[in-house]
Amino acid sequence: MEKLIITAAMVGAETTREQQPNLPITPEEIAEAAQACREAGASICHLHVRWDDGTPTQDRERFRETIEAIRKRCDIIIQVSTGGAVGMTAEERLQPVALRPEMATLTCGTVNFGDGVFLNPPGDLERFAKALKVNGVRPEFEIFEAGMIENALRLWRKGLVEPPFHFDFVLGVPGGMPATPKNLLFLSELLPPGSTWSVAGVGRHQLPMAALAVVLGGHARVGFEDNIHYRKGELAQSNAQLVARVARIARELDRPVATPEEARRMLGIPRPSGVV
Ligand code: KMH
Ligand code: ZN
Repeated sequence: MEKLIITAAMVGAETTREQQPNLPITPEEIAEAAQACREAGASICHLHVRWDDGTPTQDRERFRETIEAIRKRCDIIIQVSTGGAVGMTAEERLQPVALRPEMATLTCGTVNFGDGVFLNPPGDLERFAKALKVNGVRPEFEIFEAGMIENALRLWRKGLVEPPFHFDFVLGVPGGMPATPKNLLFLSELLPPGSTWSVAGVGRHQLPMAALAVVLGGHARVGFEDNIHYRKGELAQSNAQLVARVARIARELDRPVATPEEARRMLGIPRPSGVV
């Protein structure tokens, strides 16, 4: 088995300070959290940014400021979100891609998302894939249900994305595919050979899904974007605390944790992040 890649999804667009008082919001807070997650074993940070009042934004300059702050502190792979928040336009969501980060997400279809709809029609998928390609940004396909894998492969057939592919199964979103071991196995078996995958279990599913990924040879995403608790009834102290637990479980199971440099090699990322 390859070493374990742990992705820290530290901010998201939905979690609030009221729900999780230790949510990082400003560029400096996010950079500090990224460094702590890196030290705890994360090799990728999945990045959303906020205005100082906590409002989610895809503003390019806010991303630039945050990425520069992270870069001053550590070598973690920066994966910008192109999902943003429900209701944002494709144009808004695509802004950080022009900064030419190492990775960006590419959600592969529309899904109900709590009370809203996370809209990703076919034309937008192609537009996002082209924007990533032009800027030399490696996609991570976000998969909320099984049909989305086929949508990703359609982009491949159209020459808009190139292998090796990395998928992230986001399981347990109200409206998406439930976070069950059967679903995780089923999804992982649909991928083309040579692909890598991670899983982001939402809420109480974060820990069991991460543990399953460790034993199945997948990779794990944890953090306040998807889950604010350490255990039932107990808020997590920090994103790094959640990362550290997965790293500990992996070491106990004899699965070493990848450094960012090792993760870059595994994911076919040719160069360190360049913010232009
Ligand atoms: N905030 C969600 C609506 C991504 O980052 O690419 C979308 C999301 C996915 O978080
Ligand atoms: Zn996200």
